[in-house]
Amino acid sequence: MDLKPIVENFQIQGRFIESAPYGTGHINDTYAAYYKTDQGRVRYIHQRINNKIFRNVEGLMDNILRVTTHLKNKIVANGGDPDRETLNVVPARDGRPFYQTPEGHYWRTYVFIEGAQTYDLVEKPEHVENAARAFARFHKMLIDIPGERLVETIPGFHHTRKRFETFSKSLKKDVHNRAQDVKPEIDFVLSREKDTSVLVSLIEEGKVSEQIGHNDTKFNNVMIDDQTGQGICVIDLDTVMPGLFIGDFGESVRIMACTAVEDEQNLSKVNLDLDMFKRLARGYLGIMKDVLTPIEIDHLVFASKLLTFENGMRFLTDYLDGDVYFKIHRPSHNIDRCRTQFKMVSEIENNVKKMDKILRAYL
Ligand code: ADP
Ligand code: GN1
Ligand code: MG
Repeated sequence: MDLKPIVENFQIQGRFIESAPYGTGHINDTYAAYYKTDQGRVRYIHQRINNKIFRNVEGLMDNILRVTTHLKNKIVANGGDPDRETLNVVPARDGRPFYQTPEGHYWRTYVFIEGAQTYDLVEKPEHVENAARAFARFHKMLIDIPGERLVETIPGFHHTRKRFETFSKSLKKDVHNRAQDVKPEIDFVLSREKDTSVLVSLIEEGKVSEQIGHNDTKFNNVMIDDQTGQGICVIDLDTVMPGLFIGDFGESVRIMACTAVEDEQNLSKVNLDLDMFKRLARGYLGIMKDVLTPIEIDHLVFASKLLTFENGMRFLTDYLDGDVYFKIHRPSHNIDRCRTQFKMVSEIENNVKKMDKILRAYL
């Protein structure tokens, strides 16, 4: 795709040289582009925001500006580097944080964080602890963000009960007649229906209060510094909105404590790695243990299971719907992803006591 007509609408000093698709995200289209400047070649990230999924792009970008501005103030106060430790939005020529094409597509630009990378699979165990620390710092820094409640960029995003209802509707419709091929996965969901209400009930009953979550705390949403191995920057801020700290913790477990990639087809390779879980717990709780309440701590392992389950159920729902939500690169992609998640759910279910014991050592 020719990005030139798009990128010239952003306030970038330099001449566009080339661009290429970048990353492995399931929702937006990400490109890295090189520019020639007086200081040499400089890179930027350009993203086309999926506005079928994010219906309120103005609200979403407003969230991101509020969040990154707040983070920047904290990072500077802590003596950090605000150009590398948070995303920096490059405004469009009209001053807005995005550019809308005549066809109605939304694009945004970020300063490229050099000397760091994201990983889909853990390569070095110490990265897990460092990534968990990055998410914990992110949580802590956002506790006192001023102003109104952040916009819910996807309403009910982690309302697992509603996700179950959506699944049930898709199953009933079964538009592509696929249900017959995935009976074990369907039964897996149906037999765990009651789990879907647990965290939402805690909020509804006032036992746990709403916080600001990242809501998509995958390992590949933290940039790991090439030199130090530290998690220097939390990225992918589209879903930063009201959520739960323990939900984010759980969402991290499903990827960071798993021995295989999310779409691994050989399920014998997909296992829970308790050493990685330990590192994750140590990293996260080292920073957040005094912020979490006893009831939240009691639900950390449950949240790990639930968020893993929720992802599996969402992949299954999308498979039944005919692959309309997540990007797929092969026909079985969504069901492959669903199976890895359910394998992890079973592994977590078999290790609840051990996991709970591990994390309590860091309180
Ligand atoms: P998605 O929502 O599709 O997952 P992300 O915002 O996570 O998109 O971006 C996709 C990938 O692009 C990331 O995993 C990361 O490797 C890279 N990336 C995103 N933002 C930056 C940035 N500011 N600097 C360098 N790389 C980035
Ligand atoms: C999507 O955009 P990406 O790939 O980081 C999804 C997450 C899922 C994840 C599964 C907005 O995240 O909720 O957990 O795929 N994002 C959205 O890998 O639905
Ligand atoms: Mg991402």
